[in-house]
Amino acid sequence: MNNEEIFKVAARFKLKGKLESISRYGSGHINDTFLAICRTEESENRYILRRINGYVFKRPEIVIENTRMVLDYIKERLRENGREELIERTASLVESGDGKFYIRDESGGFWCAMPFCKKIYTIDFVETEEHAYQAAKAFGGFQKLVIDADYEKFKPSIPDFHNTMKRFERLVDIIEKNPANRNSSAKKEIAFALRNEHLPSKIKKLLEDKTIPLRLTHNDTKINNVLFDEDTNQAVCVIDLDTVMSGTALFDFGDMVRTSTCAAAEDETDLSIVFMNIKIFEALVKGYLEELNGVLTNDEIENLVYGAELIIYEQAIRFLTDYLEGDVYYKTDYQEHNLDRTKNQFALLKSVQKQKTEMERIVNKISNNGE
Ligand code: GN1
Ligand code: MG
Repeated sequence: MNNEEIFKVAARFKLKGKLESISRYGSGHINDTFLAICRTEESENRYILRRINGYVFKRPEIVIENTRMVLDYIKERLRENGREELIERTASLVESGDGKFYIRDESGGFWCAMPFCKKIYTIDFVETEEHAYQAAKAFGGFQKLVIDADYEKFKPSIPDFHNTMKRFERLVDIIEKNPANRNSSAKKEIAFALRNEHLPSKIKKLLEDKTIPLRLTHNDTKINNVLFDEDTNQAVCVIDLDTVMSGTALFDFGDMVRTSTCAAAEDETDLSIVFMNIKIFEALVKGYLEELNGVLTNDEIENLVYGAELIIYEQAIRFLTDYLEGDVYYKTDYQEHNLDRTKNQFALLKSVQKQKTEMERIVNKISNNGE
């Protein structure tokens, strides 16, 4: 899609001012994101424009509806809690006319727009414990705000998104079919994935016997989904609400650990630098439990570290499945990209498994002291 066509799309939203420029933004693997800058005589107004991936989100209108519902819900709670000052910093969707918050372009592409404040930034890697603490407070704060929300009102924007057992079964099926003829280049990874079936089995059981409750959760708590304030370096809010739907606290905590505690990128091939940093982990637990101690159940807290193992494993088998299928889901830059990501995530998983006892000790200590 060329710039002129994107300009046409942007013009159909109720943006303030004259549209001056549009450029690509961010590092997501799924949707296309653009920064649009508009100007009036008094102000410059920035917006994030997103084209939602129609392969991944079969019903993109559900993404918009869920985003709208959760934002309304959050604003209502903030008002009730006397935190009006935070409302204006909470994301919102821009109208496109007819009371709608999305548009379809000429080729069927599905778009939405959100205002974007100037003085914020995102990070792809955590460098300081303070960043980790802040990010975890933001995701923990989000969870606390929606703790009583009725998750059943939210349709799944991707059915079985964190159903790790289903993802495992799908991997087994793809291995059997070998559609891209790639099994032989991923022998070790396939063997490791199959050896760890106990990870998806455990969550299946925890959910079936209701040890772990379903809640409304974010489900994509990557570190780059937190907005930080340029002046104070404090976390302002969390973004990318595409997968807000029913889930468990284990998934959200787990994905935070996956994306915050490792200083290397998801596709780093030098595996000697792919490991879980325990200091960063401790900062995450502090921030998260500062918001959620006494809110989450003991069973949830006791299983947080397992949540990290589970989500890293799940991410690895998602990459592996996509590799074996011939790269149909994630954007890739080269043929082995998804395989490299798989190796990377398995290395991270092994690092977590090695440090599990210490991680559990930290969760225990912080949840008991309420520090
Ligand atoms: C995708 O939105 P984005 O590109 O940051 C994916 C997440 C994965 C992540 C891996 C809808 O996130 O679930 O964890 O890539 N989102 C979807 O980096 O599949
Ligand atoms: Mg996303």
